[in-house]
Amino acid sequence: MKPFSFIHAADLHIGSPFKGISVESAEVAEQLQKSTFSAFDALIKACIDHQVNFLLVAGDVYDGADRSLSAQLHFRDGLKQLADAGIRSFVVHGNHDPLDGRVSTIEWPQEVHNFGKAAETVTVEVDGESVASVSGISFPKKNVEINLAKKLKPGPDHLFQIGLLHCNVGNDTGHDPYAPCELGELQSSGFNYWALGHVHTRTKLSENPWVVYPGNSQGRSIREQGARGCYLVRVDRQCTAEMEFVPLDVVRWHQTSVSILDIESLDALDRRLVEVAEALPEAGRDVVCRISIEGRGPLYKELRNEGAEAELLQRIRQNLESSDPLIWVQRIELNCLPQVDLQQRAEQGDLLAEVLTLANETAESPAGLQRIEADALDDLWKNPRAKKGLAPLDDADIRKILDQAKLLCLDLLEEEE
Ligand SMILES: [Mn+2]
Repeated sequence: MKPFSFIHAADLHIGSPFKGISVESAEVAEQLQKSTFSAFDALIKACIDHQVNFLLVAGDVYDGADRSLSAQLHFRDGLKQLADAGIRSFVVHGNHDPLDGRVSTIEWPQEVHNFGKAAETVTVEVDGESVASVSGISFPKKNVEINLAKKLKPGPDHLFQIGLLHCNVGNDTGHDPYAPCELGELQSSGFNYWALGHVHTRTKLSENPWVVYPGNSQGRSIREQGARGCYLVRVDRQCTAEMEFVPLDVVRWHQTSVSILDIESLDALDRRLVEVAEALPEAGRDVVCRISIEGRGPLYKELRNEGAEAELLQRIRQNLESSDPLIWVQRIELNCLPQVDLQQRAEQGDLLAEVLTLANETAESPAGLQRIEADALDDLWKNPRAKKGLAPLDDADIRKILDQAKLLCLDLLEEEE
């Protein structure tokens, strides 16, 4: 069999609105709104640069069922570019862009195969020789509860058999359980390569046969940090596949931290924050980040002042205003502690020590935690309006509240001395 190569991408989410960020900075909002389009352009460029034989897109091409026309045209134009370069494309749709959503009547090049709601198998040729088969099926609607993998049958044995599908493998992916299936059944189904979409973090679930999620092409929130892209797959004469990750994202999300240990002034903290942020961009990519301020140090007290967090954020945004690539600090989180060791302080035998001891005991006993939920939060739970908007608290949440209360008592009681 002739060697060949393809790129496997998924979850492009072209046209993601990035709601919530636009309020704060029009420039950042614009960068983000362009990012899913730019990442797709990078995908097309990668296909052409690596001279692959075909492209696989495993669903969630668009972000919403109401796919914007501009997103659809942009996608079509990219695939047209591939068609002009002799590269075929195979596309299935997932829960974000099911077939019953808005589908505009636009013309597709012959080299593009859009799989419908019935399973199909297409043979791929390289220089007149059949090398691979692609079997695929699209989501007819958003909430697909049935197992779509079962509907796909591999092509002829002598070809490299690919299953193209948007689905949720196993139960603990942290994603919606659409088109559920089990890893075992995919492994025993006779396919050489399952080109999957849905899970946004790239994962190779299995190697022989391959069961692969390439992840999304562009991170869209702080939950989707680090490099995002696609897999370049080269298949040799023996039908052995080799994988290479190709990053495509243009804006990268990061979570990082700064310790206040040994930082004596707010100026020095400002400088440290800028240094840390400026170290984030990788290969010229724009950055959106959150910075957590941690550790024990003399600045703790000043940082506890009301509004300190917002002021810090404002200053670092100003300091990074002209950075190129763009660095946008989305949030600063204060997780630092006072210089006093609370455990030792609880042994000093005064009122504060008593309060701290009581808080520690409460945090350690199930009955104590229940008491906080029942007594202290009772009014809140009884308020019908508040109740609607509140999620129930677990033990970790209550301990966090207790920790905050301890720090507040420390501030107030130490000051009085
Ligand atoms: Mn998705």
